[in-house]
Amino acid sequence: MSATPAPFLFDAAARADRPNVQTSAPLPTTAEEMKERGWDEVDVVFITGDAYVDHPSFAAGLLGRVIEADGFRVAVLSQPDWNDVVDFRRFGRPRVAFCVSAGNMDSMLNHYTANRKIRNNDAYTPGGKIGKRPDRATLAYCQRARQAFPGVPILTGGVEASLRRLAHYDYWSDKVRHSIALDSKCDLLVYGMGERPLLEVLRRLAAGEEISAIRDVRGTVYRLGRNEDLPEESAEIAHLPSFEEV
Ligand code: B12
Repeated sequence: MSATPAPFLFDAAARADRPNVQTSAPLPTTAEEMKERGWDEVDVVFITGDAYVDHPSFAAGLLGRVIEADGFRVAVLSQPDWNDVVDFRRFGRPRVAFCVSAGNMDSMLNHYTANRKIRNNDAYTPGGKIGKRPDRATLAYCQRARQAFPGVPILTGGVEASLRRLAHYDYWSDKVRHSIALDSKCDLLVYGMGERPLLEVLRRLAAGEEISAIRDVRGTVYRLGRNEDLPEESAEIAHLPSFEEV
């Protein structure tokens, strides 16, 4: 009889040195709530442009719970004030990473109609209030997170990052823009569904791997380092047109 492969999610062996911290309480959103759990620090701060709703329609709720079930201590920083670093330091220096999402929608689409008029409501903010996240939220959040704690790996994901991962036409500025991985200076961008790649990256970081060495996770995008070459084209690797060509 062949052995059953260990399930990828909720794999106790993969988190041998991380006790399970899962509870039914919402993930902490303030330093007080973090302390109530008896934590002095967290492993992951999940930053989102949406309200924190502990429901699978929201990435912070969904991915936060997946990460939590794997033994990571995770806090949610929902709709922080991006004009300052104060909110980004709320939980102290995260031990493993910052995870950044603009929210369920591209922040420009969230703010403006196709006629470039400011929308009068935001379906992902309490009371439908508009203006609780910046334009191009992924860029603003990454910049502040970096400023708050230089050296902490920053992972991005969600619709805004996923759809802007390559050089692309930007309707709002009527220009071709660089990949958001370049403009945000994030360490790794995860596109599409995040559960598997995110967990793999976090586990490897927690095991001591450098973020700059994590180059082989499917569904991720990174900037080439100064001394890195473009991988050779192969059956699995295709070279896309450069920014200049786009
Ligand atoms: C439900 C829904 C609504 C509901 C929201 C109600 C609610 N409270 O949930 C309602 C009907 C209100 C709505 C409204 C609108 N919506 Co809507 N909506 C959706 C829908 C169908 C599901 C959203 C959802 O539940 N997603 C689940 C979450 C978990 O998915 P996710 O954020 O993508 O997260 C995954 C990955 O992206 C990734 N990930 C996410 N964050 C991160 C972070 C990190 C670090 C990592 C590693 C990974 C990661 O992992 C997650 C899990 O796999 C989506 C389509 C879709 N399938 O996503 C459209 C969608 C978000 N809506 C869209 C649009 C355009 C709108 C409207 C503007 C429509 C309109 N013209 O009015 C309005 C918004 C108006 C406003 N003022 O805000 C677009 C946005 C397009 C874009 N480029 O941003 C989408 C994508 C549909 C589409 N394909 O066009 N919507």
